[in-house]
Amino acid sequence: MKRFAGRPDRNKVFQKALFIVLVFISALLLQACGGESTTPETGQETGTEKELEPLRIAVFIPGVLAGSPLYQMLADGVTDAAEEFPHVTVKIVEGGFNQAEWQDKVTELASTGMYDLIISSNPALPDICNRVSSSFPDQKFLLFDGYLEGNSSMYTFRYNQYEQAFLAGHMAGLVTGSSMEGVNDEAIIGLIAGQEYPDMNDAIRPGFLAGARSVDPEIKLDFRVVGNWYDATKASELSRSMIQSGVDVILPIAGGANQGVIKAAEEEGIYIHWFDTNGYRNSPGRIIGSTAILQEKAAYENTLRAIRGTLPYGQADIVGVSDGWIHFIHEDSAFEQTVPEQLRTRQLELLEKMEKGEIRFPMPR
Ligand code: RBF
Repeated sequence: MKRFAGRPDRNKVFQKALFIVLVFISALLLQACGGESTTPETGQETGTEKELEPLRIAVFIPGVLAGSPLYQMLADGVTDAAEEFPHVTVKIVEGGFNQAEWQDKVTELASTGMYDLIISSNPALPDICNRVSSSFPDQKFLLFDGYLEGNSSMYTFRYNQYEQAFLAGHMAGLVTGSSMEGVNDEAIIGLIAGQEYPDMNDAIRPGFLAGARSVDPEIKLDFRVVGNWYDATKASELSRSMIQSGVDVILPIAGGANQGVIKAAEEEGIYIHWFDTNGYRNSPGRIIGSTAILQEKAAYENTLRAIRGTLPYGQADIVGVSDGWIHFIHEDSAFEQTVPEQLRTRQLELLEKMEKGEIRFPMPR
């Protein structure tokens, strides 16, 4: 049979098609097997997405978020760090004000085995988590505002609150000895605490008084306790009683109850020193200073370390003014408007010396 010139043989056409299909399938297979190369150290994909093992974090709030800036900063810092990684999830759990329940609640979180890491912030938490850790040794903990060394499942990051309170006390001492409107002749300053606890009695209270006495050794401290971290009415009553006995500057460290101190100070025309965050906007004209703890940054950076596997479990760090974790906020126009320049200058001189490490205080343990 004569073949038409230029007309390909049917067999050859079939062979050619088969060849093309095979080449196509091999290319697909190659891409599926080798196309997704992942750098093992970093987990970064160079080809298509690779799923990393999920990492689940629980943030335990020992109290409630509202009214306690240290807790809000904790939650914000952890959440911000986790949002940078698609495989990391965060659950925030409020433990409430009944401290007797905290250990059971942390135990419950650990016992589910659902969380690779439990994060919290409170001086009481290291001991509580240490007890939980003996039953659940694989459970990891990252704890701020507390101190415990030597548990290989736990890292703690504590702030030198003696230094923080010293700065506050110095400012309060300057104001109580000044001729600012509403300031009396008595050399008495006040501190209202939510409750008594070792950091309060050994660091904050003595640091506050020592700071004030570095201005005037005659200054006395009126110290009162609300008995919880929420009763604003009680805090207000305590404030009025203190004002009656000659107090004109109060440092409130009572969580949600601080609102009661603000109310009394506004009505009686006295002053407040704020702790932990920038409080100048809480009562314009009444707040003579704010010592800030950089807890949001600490929570963010240490959560990143935990996610990357570089958190030094077993270690306990204490940070203060000279390493930048505690600051007296003077860069706020409200500070300038409320406090006379002469007092601001003296406060800044102290701050500068503490920042340079020329004046430093150990955190009592
Ligand atoms: N500070 C708060 O602002 N809100 C709270 O609910 C709160 N609860 C605390 C509970 C306990 C058992 C302890 C020891 C401290 C608590 N603090 C609270 C104080 C907090 O840890 C820190 O000392 C202050 O915020 C001063 O930085």
